[in-house]
Amino acid sequence: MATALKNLNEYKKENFADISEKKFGIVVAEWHSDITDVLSDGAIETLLKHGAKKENIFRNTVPGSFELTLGAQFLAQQPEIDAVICIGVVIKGDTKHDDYINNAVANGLTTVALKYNKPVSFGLVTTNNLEQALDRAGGKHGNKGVEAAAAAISMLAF
Ligand code: DLZ
Repeated sequence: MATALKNLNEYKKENFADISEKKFGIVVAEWHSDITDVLSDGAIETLLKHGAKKENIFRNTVPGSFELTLGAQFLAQQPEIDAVICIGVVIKGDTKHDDYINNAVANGLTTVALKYNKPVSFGLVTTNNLEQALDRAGGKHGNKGVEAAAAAISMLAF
């Protein structure tokens, strides 16, 4: 879990909620799991650093990013969950699968957030190639899992 905290200081602390009693659901896609694990570690590390308790973080996996929406809904519908963080990596290929998945996830997660009135973070890394994805998972562009967790914390203070 060492990789992730690069970008954390970019977020203003006053925008953060007291999350010591908050419960977080994390949904992680298993496609490109070597990368999604790093993103997920970044998210968890961020929550812990900001005061969340380990026992209040519930990490679940789904097969691919397309399933993030339903995974998010399963968690968001539980009254005790305060926020959901979704993690996935979709890399462009020979077909337009990435467009379909990315749009479905963006729309789906928005719907879940609005339906349950809870923060649902979009920690989906959508890139043209593997290198760009690695750059965003503890590489030169930080860790998008950290940012997704920070967004959830920030929205809990709204
Ligand atoms: C099918 C598919 C493809 C081609 N690419 C990715 C990807 O880059 N990242 C990802 O998370 N999932 C991918 N998937 C799987 C779909 O998200 C989904 O799991 C399957 O279509 C089954 O519904």
